[in-house]
Amino acid sequence: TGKDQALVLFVLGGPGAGKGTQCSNIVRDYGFKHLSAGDLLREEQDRPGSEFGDMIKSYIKEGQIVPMEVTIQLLENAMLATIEEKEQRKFLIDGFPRKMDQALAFEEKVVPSKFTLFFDCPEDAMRQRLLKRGETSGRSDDNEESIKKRFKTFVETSMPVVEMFEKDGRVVKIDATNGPEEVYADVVKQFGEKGL
Ligand code: UP5
Ligand code: MG
Repeated sequence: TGKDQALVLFVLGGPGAGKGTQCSNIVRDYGFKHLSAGDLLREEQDRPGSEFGDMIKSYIKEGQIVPMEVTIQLLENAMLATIEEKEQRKFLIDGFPRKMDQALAFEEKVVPSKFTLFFDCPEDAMRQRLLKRGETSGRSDDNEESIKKRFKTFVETSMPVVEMFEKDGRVVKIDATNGPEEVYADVVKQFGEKGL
């Protein structure tokens, strides 16, 4: 199927750092397929007959990481479907891997990433963005209590993954504090330097 020829970028950053927002810009200008692990999990949660629905629901509300087998399978299925239907092989994997075991398993069993685009943003800014979005998003985890848990998981469980990739020189770090246009200008600049 040519899965091993896929170009994969991981897109990481804290909850509300702007991963999804920037992925939309990149899709528009660079022809990547955007796969958000969180979106795929929310779809699976709502799929009638899913055996994982209740489990996913409680993990998301608690800001915990769903067992990797589920997420990796959803991502791999979506990648294979995209390759088959559109012959498209450039993927932005958004919000994944956020735990060490996922990172190792995905790169070993699916495909290694080219690099990780890491959006760096202070917690205060992220909290404000999420609370504002929570007024209309309907997301079960856009509330004060879940946000606190998501931040804790990010710092304790997800940052070590970013640090591991950083050690092998595979992280492109973007300051995500400013407005979306400024942040994106930096993405474009860094993509240029990577030859994309
Ligand atoms: N906004 C965006 N950029 C802005 C900017 N520069 N200035 C001002 N405002 C900005 O943006 C969030 C909000 O901020 C929006 O309203 C936007 O307009 C505004 P968004 O682009 O959505 O940020 P993003 O980083 O994508 O935030 P998101 O809430 O999606 O981050 P999370 O990482 O928390 O959510 P995700 O969906 O990835 O994961 C949810 C849960 O799923 C996890 O907590 C976990 O329980 C589960 N999960 C797993 O278990 N395993 C996985 O592998 C992945 C997820
Ligand atoms: Mg998102």
